[in-house]
Amino acid sequence: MTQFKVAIIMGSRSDLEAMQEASDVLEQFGVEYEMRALSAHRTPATVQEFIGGLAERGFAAVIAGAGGAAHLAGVCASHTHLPVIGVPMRTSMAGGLDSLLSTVQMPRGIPVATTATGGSGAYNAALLAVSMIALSDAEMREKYVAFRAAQTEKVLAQSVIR
Ligand code: RP5
Repeated sequence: MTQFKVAIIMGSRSDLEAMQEASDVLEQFGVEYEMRALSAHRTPATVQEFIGGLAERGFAAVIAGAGGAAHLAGVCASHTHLPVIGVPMRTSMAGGLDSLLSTVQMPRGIPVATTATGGSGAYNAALLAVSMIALSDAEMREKYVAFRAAQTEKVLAQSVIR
């Protein structure tokens, strides 16, 4: 078990199904996490309090998922120096194009690393967090490198279609 923890935050409980893809990955890698449904618009003070306290509590990264006017990841980034990975939720507008643009178009100086939309994005967000932890945790590096090698092998094993 690594000493580094990851925070997963989402704008609404309606984002949980997609964001669980991130928590599943963190569990697979033995990364401790805390998960909250808090909104940049509906509960701004609590977002600030939760995110602002993460660094001193030993967290390594924040994964923030939101949809529509998806300001959550950016607001999180404004309250911490920790890396923030934004996951745009899918919506009825072009599959989540509104969420994607709201998350990715950050002003210079406050970065958010933005993934693909929906569950795949949440999955990759957790892998990114794992690779960040792996920079200073040799055991995590071994697990992540092994994961990547196993994935390659699996794809190659199914590569011949005809
Ligand atoms: C966003 O609005 C949330 O992240 C969610 O994706 C979307 C809809 O939220 P609900 O109205 O379902 O709570 O803030």
